[in-house]
Amino acid sequence: MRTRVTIIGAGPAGSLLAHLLQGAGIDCVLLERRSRDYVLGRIRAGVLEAGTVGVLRDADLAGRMDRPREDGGGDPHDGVGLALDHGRLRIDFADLVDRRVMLWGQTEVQRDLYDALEVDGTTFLDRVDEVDLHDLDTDRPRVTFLHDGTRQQITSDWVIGCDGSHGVSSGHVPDQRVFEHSYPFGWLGILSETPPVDDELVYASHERGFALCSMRHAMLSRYYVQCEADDRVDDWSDDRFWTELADRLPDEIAERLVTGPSIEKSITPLRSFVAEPMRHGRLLLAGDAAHVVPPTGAKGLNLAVSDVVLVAAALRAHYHEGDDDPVDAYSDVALSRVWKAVRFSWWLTTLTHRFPDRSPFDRRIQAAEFDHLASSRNARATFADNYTGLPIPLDDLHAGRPRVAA
Ligand code: RFL
Ligand code: PHB
Repeated sequence: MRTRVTIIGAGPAGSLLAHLLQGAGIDCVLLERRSRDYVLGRIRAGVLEAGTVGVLRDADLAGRMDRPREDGGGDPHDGVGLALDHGRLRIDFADLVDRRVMLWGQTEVQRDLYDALEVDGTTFLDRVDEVDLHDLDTDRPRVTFLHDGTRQQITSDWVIGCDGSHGVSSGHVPDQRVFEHSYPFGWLGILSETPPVDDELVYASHERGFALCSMRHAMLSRYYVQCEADDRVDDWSDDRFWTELADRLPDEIAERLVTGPSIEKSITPLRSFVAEPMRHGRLLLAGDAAHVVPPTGAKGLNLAVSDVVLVAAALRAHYHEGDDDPVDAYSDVALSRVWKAVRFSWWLTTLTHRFPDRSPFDRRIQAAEFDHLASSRNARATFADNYTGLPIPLDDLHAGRPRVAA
């Protein structure tokens, strides 16, 4: 097979990139290890930044999301709540930065993307195995893989590694520098067909640990509690989960909690990870293949989107204008945005979680941060600026460099 761009991994990063490239008249082939149904069944992120919403609209992917909420559409949120023990505050995004976020699950984004790929007529091979990358230092890189029991090869101009944190692409960047930070806890998440406890998300920091109230729609709630890093799902009965959640929420919220059977329950370890650079020769990395953040800032999916918007713009410049400066700038420009999301996710995790080796000093620092947010409009505006999403630095890409050297 021969194409211009081979994309490895058809999660949100890979499938959005394929759609953007097809829209720009750049042929690509998409390879995915899992089955389509498996990818569509994964329950993951729920919050879309303002910029991500704009990208989906511009790419004609927002039809279902923009339906009224009562008809199953996304739910625009003007703010979020924070709680520390029994104190509460609200960050009013609309007032502070005139932006909002959209509650629209990654599962829905993925479904719209797979439908669009079908309409685009993209060559999309799922259930591929033994994917390997070759000749990345040349301008004819190759990807080999097994599909339906047959060994195949694609030659292309570019290979884009969108294969997530357990993929193979990242390992093909020699002299890679890895920056890693792990947290001594995980998140236990459940989905339940119950009305959400509040109209907005609530991030709660409590002596017993962190809790988050989120939602998908009027009769589908998503809740998380901080758990031990080595806990197993079987350790957590539904009863234990609801009791723990209620204990960590301010009383006036806990009183409104409607409980019910969980329809999904999973544990996610928390870590921060960045692999630099995001390019080697004709290989570019995007999304979780290059960086992972703890879910606290709701940034993982949004970073995948901003990376591939940059990749698509760089490849458009390469093919349509014969300009390679944007491709050369890609890694530094993408990393300049990635690190700000890594910082915000780390900061919000540190502010809201219970650390096992935490001293009374650390708890006072958390209280002081919280108090600063409660009393300073500037502090809340900084929160809102980061949470609703920093701009996607397309201008920097075209200028050929990040605003601040990475
Ligand atoms: P993905 O979604 O992991 O997609 C990568 C795809 O590549 C495939 N793949 C391969 N394909 C071919 N050959 C190989 N050798 C391959 N190896 C892997 C995989 O099957 C997969 O389909 O990465 P992408 O596209 O970069 O998108 C990133 C987002 O999915 C991710 O950042 C977020 O979902 C992170 N995340 C969350 N983010 C949030 O903002 N809020 C959340 O609540 C939240 N919860 C989560 C999460 C990630 C989780 N993971 C990765 C286990 C919960 C979980 C459980
Ligand atoms: C979710 O709804 O799954 C969700 C929301 C906000 C987060 C993480 C996950 O920070």
